[in-house]
Amino acid sequence: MSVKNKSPWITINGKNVADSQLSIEYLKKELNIDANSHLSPREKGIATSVRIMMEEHMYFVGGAEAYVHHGGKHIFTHYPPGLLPLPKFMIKILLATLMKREINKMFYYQGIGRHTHEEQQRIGLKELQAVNDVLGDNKFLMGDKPCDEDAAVFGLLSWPLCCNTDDNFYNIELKKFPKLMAYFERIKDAYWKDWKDRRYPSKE
Ligand SMILES: N[C@@H](CCC(=O)N[C@@H](CS)C(=O)NCC(=O)O)C(=O)O
Repeated sequence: MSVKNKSPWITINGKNVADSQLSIEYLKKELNIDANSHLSPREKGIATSVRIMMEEHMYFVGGAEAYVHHGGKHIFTHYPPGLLPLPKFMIKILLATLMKREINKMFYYQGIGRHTHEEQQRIGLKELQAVNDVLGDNKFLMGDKPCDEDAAVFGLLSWPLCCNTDDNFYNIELKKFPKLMAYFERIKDAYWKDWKDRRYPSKE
């Protein structure tokens, strides 16, 4: 875990940078690259808004679905054994007791936990619809060329699609958005050549 007790982080030339967005910004500055230089201020604003909706809202809606409504069962099917430094039976006990209490508390204070399950799903679906509509017929979020925010949106789509069980609401619903699915596959094929080797469980 990073110094912020979160994942991900990067270590570059001995320096640790926590948080995906702060890492991107650090790399851009250090390497003097800008994948967003082709965007207008308005496009940058839209891309940032979509990213923050996904990172700071969809993240919690999806998290509530997986951890509250599915009891965190994806941990046992989609996380490599050994990722969590405890035996399976202990994780199961924790998920049903201490962790459950902490998880519920987190969602309650964040706000999403105060809605009914049906309301949460309605909110989540609207967010997927919004990304889908911003994408439209574009290859990438803001047009033919990828921008920073495509990396974040890809990450946030990969979680329900590849790290959750097949009966997860967002895993099922995302597959009803053909443009979003094609976008996900496009980024995967272009930037994650070793996807199959790195994925757990290893499948397409
Ligand atoms: N917006 C942050 C999100 C980081 C985040 O929430 N990571 C999760 C894993 S996906 C985590 O480390 N959770 C552990 C915790 O909250 O204690 C980023 O993109 O870096």
